[in-house]
Amino acid sequence: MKLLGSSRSPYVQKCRIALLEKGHAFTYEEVAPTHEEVLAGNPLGKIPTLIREDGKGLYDSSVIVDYVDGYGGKPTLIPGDFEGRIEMRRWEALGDGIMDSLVAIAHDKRGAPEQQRGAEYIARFQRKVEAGLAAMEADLGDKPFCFGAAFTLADVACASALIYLDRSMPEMNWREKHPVLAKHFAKLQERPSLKALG
Ligand SMILES: N[C@@H](CCC(=O)N[C@@H](CS)C(=O)NCC(=O)O)C(=O)O
Repeated sequence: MKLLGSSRSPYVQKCRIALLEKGHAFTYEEVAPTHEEVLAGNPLGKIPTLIREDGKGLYDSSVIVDYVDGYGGKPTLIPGDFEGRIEMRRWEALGDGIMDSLVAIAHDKRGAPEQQRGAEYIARFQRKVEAGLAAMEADLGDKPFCFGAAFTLADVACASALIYLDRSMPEMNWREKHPVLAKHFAKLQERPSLKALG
C-alpha cells in the first residue's frame, strides 16, 4: 500500500505512526493535496490518502487507521469490544480536535494581515488545545498507556497531537502544566515508529 501526504500534516503523521507500529509493508510519498495521485484516490483532494494494494483510495485518517489495523498484525490498535472501541474513538477525537485547533491557529497566523482574525480567534482555539491536553492528562492518570496496558490508537492519537503541538507552538511550554502527559510522551518518543518519522 502507498500513503500519500506531507510530514507537515499531523493527520498524515498519525497514519504513518499506525502503519509503522503495525509493521505493514508500505511506501510513503511526500506530495501536496493537489497532486494528481491524491486527486485520483480521494475526491476531496486531501492528505492523508492511502492507496490500497487493489488500487482503491482511502481517506480520511480515521478510516485509514481502521483499515491499517484490520489488515492484520500486532499490536491491535482498536480493541474489538464495544467499550474499548468507543474509548479509542474518543481518544482519537480528542487528538484530532487538538490538531484541528492547532491547524486553525497556524492557518490564521500564516494568512495575510488583512485576512487574520486576530487575538480572540487564536485564544479561542488555544483554550481548546489547553482543555484537550488537560483531558488527556486526566484520562492517562497513572496508566502505562492511554488505554489499558498496551499501545493502542489512543497512544497514536496522543503522540500525533503532541508532535504537532511541539512543532507548531513550541512557545506553549505545555509540559510544565501537564507533567504526566509529558512523561508519557517522552516514553512514546522512544518507540521506533516515532523515531522513524524523522
Ligand atoms: N479530517 C481529515 C483532515 C485532513 C486534512 O485536513 N488535511 C489537510 C492537510 S493537514 C489537507 O489535505 N488540506 C487540503 C485541502 O483541504 O484542500 C483527516 O483526518 O484525514
